[in-house]
Order: sequence, then structure tokens, then C-alpha cells
Amino acid sequence: MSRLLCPSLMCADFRHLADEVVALDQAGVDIFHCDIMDGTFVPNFTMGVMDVKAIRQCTEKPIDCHLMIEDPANKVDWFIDAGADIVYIHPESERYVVRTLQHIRDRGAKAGLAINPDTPVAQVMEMLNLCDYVMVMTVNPGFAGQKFISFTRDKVQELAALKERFGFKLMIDGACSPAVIRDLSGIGADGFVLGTSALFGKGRSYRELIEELR
Ligand code: S6P
Ligand code: MG
Repeated sequence: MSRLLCPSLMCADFRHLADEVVALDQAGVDIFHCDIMDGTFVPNFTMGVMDVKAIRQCTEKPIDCHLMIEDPANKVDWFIDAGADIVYIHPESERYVVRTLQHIRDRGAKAGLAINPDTPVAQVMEMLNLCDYVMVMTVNPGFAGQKFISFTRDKVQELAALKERFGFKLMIDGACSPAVIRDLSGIGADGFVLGTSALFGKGRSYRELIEELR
């Protein structure tokens, strides 16, 4: 299976968001990644419901919403209603993770779990039963353009060994450079969020870059 390439739209040029989405779509990306922050769970604000609604009108490809927010339970519906196909929640911000993952599935969306660098696999083991996607954060959530945290590689390896048994896709978010993508693909990662390390601000066409990253 070819790797899933997921542009992080917070890194796109917001002056021309619709054009950016269309260009990325035509360049052959797989899933549009929307970073949703609340200024509390992470020290930043980025995109919201209205952005997701607008993006939904520009593409038929899957959209994921990566919720970096406190108490996501009552808010996942907002993003599914806005057009998200996949919703990631963080176990660190939700008391009843299994219930919320189940709720996402009951709504007909795919359930995702995004795991901070300091959260061990043992802490999320039971939750894997309800996951369509598991996303390893290889930077601390909140900002683009950070440095890859190298010890997270062990967690990628650990989760790769579990993905067949639980039936989830293993995704990577944070500082996914071409070298990181090559390395982590080799140990079982299925997909990558593409930000400033591989796709945006390179002065080259998305099509060319996406072809190379395949
Ligand atoms: C970070 C966020 C990510 C970033 C992405 C940026 O909190 O969840 O999705 O947007 O990692 O990529 P890069 O290559 O600039 O680190
Ligand atoms: Mg993200």
C-alpha cells in the first residue's frame, strides 16, 4: 500500500485557502489534515469549524480534524457536522476516551487517537480497540516547524507491531521530513502529516513534492 500523505492546512497560505486545497488535491494528496486548537490544551489557536466547512466545499477527499482541545467529547459533533471524515482526539484531554471514540464511530466517522510524545503505549492499549487511526505525535502539539523528538521512534515501532491485531492505520504528525518519512515507513508507519518539513514554503510545486514523497 502506498503511504498516506496528509497536508497540514495550518501551514497553507490562508489568503488563498480554497486555491491551496484545490492545488493540493490535484497534486494527489490523500487526506486533508486540520489542526484544531483551543489555547488551553495547547498554547496556540489555529483552525475552527468554519474553516473545516469551507474546506469541505473545496474537495471530495477525506478531511481529518486533529482536536487539540480540552474535553473533546461534546465537540466532536461540531466537526463531523462541518464535514470531517476522521476525528482525532487526545487521550490526555479526555476522561472517557473509549466512549468518545465509540461516539465518533456511531456518527459514521472514523475514530482516531493522537498520542503526545510523553504518553506511553501502555496507557492507550485498551483504546486501540476503537481506533481506525492512531497518530504518534513526534513533536509537542501546538506548532509547526519544530524539531523531531527522536525517542518517539520507539513508540512508532511498538505501535507498528500492534496495528494488524487492532486494525488501525499508523500515522505520524510532526517534523515529517523526507528522511523521517523514509525511515518511519520502513518500520511500519502508514501515513504522514506534511507541514513545513516536507511540503509548505519550499518554493516548489505541490505536485512535484508529493510525487517525490510517494
Ligand atoms: C502540531 C500539529 C501538526 C503540525 C505539523 C506541521 O501541533 O498537530 O499537524 O501542523 O506537524 O508540520 P512540520 O513539518 O512543520 O512540523
Ligand atoms: Mg496535527
